[in-house]
Amino acid sequence: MHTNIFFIVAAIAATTAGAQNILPNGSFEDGLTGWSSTGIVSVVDAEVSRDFIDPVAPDWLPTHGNLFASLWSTDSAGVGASSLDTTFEVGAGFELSFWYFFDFGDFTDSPDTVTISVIGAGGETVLAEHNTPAGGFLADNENIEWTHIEHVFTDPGEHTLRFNVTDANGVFESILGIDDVQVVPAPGVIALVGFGFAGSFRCRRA
Ligand SMILES: [Ca+2]
Ligand SMILES: [Ca+2]
Ligand SMILES: [Ca+2]
Repeated sequence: MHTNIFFIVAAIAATTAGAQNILPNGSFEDGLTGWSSTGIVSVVDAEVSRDFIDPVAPDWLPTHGNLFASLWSTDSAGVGASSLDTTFEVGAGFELSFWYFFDFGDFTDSPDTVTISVIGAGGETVLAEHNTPAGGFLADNENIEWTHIEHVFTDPGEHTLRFNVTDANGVFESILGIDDVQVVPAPGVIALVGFGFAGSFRCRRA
């Protein structure tokens, strides 16, 4: 009996964990709904790698679902930067996670730049950056493969998550890809609720 109740509680916790992302379109399966963008931002099912010298990487594909967001640093027609952001409310301990890749499509003398950050009342926290003094510089055409980023919010309240790619001189685009953006309550809180419920039930039955 106790074992059955425990599994029921575990199942409820698991169901909650699978549906708790507060961002309704973090995987970009509904296009750019819920996001604001500037520059050249689209939702795609694949991008051809920008590798002019060996090794040439295969096409970029989503990490979750069928689509991901793609930010171009330029279209070689005057646009020199693209950004994508969304704003949301978090409680203490909420966790942000996402996947990104950076396909540097230029040469070292033209370092197209990536900056990914969260901005709240307490200021800006940079989560990743490339081709900057702090983030380090890439070799000709070098790529940052799909990378998983996790961040725990320490200050509750409104935050903006911002992705930016800026071209060095307006030619030879680099691409910043993003997928599976999640903002969830801390998993430990859910686990404690589940165990607390199971424990209470056992006490009453005993
Ligand atoms: Ca997706
Ligand atoms: Ca490249
Ligand atoms: Ca460029």
